[in-house]
Amino acid sequence: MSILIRGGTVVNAGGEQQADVLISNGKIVDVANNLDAPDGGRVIDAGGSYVIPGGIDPHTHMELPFMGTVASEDFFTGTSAAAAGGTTMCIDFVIPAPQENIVEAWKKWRGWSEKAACDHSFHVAITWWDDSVHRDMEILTKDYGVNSFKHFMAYKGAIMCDDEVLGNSFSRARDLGALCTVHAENGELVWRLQQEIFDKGITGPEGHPLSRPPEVEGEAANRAIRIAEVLGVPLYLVHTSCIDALEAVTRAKLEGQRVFAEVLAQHLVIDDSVYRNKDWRFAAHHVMSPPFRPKEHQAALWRGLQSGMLQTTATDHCCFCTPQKEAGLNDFRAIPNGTNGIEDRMSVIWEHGVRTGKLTPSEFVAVTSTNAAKIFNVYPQKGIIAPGADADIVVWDPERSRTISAETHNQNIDFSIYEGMTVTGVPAITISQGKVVYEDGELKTVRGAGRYINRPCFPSYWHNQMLRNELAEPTSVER
Ligand code: URQ
Ligand code: ZN
Ligand code: ZN
Repeated sequence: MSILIRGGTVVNAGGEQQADVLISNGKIVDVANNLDAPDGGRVIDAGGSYVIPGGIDPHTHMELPFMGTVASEDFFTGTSAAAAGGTTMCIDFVIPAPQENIVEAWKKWRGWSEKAACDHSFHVAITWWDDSVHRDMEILTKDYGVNSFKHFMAYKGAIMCDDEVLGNSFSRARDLGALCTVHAENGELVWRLQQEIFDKGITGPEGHPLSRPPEVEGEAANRAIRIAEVLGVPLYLVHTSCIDALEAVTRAKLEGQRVFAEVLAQHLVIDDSVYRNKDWRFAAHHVMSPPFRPKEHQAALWRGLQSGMLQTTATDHCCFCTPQKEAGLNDFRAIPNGTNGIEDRMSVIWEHGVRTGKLTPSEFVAVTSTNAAKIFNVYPQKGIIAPGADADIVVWDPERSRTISAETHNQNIDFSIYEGMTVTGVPAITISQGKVVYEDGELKTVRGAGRYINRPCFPSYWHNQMLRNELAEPTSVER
């Protein structure tokens, strides 16, 4: 079935143009003016709207088993909610338990993601180490389309990596041509602060941010960056939430190190006052890591996005309904960490970024789609409106508004961190693989229609040559 999107303003990261877009067999076939309507195909009038690449959310956790429960959003409901918000691809995480074979873990997650409505891919977390992990990382890169390996520096006693595992995995990823990503919080310090705070009698959600101050993130961010620098591997920091971490990223980038960094939409617009709300349920639903920060960090994060020190926006969509959050009623350490957001990211960034003049529409496309496609090596299949690209497209109405609410959202959670926020700039139509999956408020997703997207490893020039040059040509020893 072919579709002609007529009369819109096509916006790519590289610029805007008035043009029609012709789609056929799941691909974009032409972008030009005055295109003829296809025989028997549909014509969409995009006059007054932007035509943008489908959003890519590089950080989600559908049906994640975590902290004694399982995230309430599954791959079908989550990718459907994504489509309702203009996101047509997510990169989720295979998180093997320590000692779990990482290829078997990938197969388990792939079984869960068979139900996805939109395209998706997996980062694979390295949560332990032995020769089998060393072996299987290569199998994942060569046979399973994995080019990014995640490392949790937090969550001591569960999935936390120590420096030895970081060193083993970073080196292996480098040699395979893969990218390393990190959740940068010093898990030892978090654990210690959690005990101290709880022992002082602070058991409510207000204890959560106290146990994870910006310094704890800044230390881990810098440590991961330095380890990556010495070992010569590209690094991607997920959910950069504070000035301390942003400064570490900025220093490294200004020194020419290949470091990428992500910011969550929620960290740009929500501050730590949420934890002082008297409603336990409200505060607990904002328990995520890293936590929401004091307001001054938001201004710095926006500058990081505007300056290019932060390249992508994500959601870390990891939903737990109220009864699940209540596992931590008497102990903030037991509140499952995570929030919603996959349906709201694009409109939140448009409302608070484009409509305030911080970002142009092209910069919006870059930080919600194109940069993630490039960093994770699916560009130009994804992240651009151009012939040959997948027909993942959003007709974006910059004047239409909606008020975000758990009462009306498509996310499978009984709370929204954006409850009551009115945003102007929403998808009118979302197209995934050339098919309309969302139109004027109505979901049209099909269970299982989403594909797993293979992501090839990177050419060697992606990997800083510092260490490899020295290893390859040992400095001559004066005789
Ligand atoms: O740490 C993460 O990214 C996962 C476990 C989601 N939860 C969170 O609080 N960010
Ligand atoms: Zn994380
Ligand atoms: Zn996460």
